Amino acid sequence: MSSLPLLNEPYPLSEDQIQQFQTEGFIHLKNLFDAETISRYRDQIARVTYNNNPLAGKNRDELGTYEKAFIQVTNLWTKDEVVQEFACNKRLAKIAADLLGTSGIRMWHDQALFKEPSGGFTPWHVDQQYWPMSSGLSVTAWIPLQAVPLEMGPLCFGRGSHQKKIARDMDISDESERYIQDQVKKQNIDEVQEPYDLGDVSFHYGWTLHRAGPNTTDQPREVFTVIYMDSAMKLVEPKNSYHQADWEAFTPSTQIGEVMDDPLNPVLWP
Ligand SMILES: O=C(O)CCC(=O)C(=O)O
Repeated sequence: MSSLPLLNEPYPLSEDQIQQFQTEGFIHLKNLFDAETISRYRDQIARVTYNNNPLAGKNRDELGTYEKAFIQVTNLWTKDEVVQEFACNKRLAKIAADLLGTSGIRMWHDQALFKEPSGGFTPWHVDQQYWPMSSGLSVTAWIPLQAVPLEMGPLCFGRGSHQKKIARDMDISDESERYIQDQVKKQNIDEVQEPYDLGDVSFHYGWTLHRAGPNTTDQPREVFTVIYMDSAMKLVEPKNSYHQADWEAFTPSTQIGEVMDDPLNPVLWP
């Protein structure tokens, strides 16, 4: 199957949009992919996700808040060539470079986040506390594989929260939900939650506070994400067990102090 041209064509960003992302910590871009492109990859992403579902066979009632939030499968791009074509596309990687203001972009990892019908909320958290990175130049592209109305649990961002240093050592949990929600109110941080049309994609920094509501519909909320980092990102000494685990999982051959140039971290742009 040959890839669709749109996947690798640039999506021009204005200076205002780049400024907005850097000030607010996230941006929601419209019409980034057309329906044909999404439908071409959606079934394959779903197949790989369900085939690798870590929750298969588990009793939902025994799951914690985080596990109830979604089925999570990482590095699908290493498991399937068709998914790899989508995950490594140049359109998204160039946007990541433009938003971060870097000359090059690498893969950190991808993941599927499927919130099943009646799947629970995703607690407030920041992503980068899990990653042993030398700078804040990381960004996640959140790519819904269908429209996400409010009742399906779209992402909600804390505007400007990447600059506030809130809960940077707090696991995603009921406690992070309570603590961050309280800080969001006390510090007058705007909560921005919008529905996504098919083809919309949002980007958020690794240090931006975000959460998602529950999926109260009878359809799964199927989302694919790609997490990018500056191509010059170095591995720092692990500060917690998550850093150690992510070092082993996502950049195993890199030594502390080196640029993360493992085969799992290909340069995707330029
Ligand atoms: O999809 C969700 O509910 C949460 C996603 C998320 O936390 C992320 O992509 O960083």
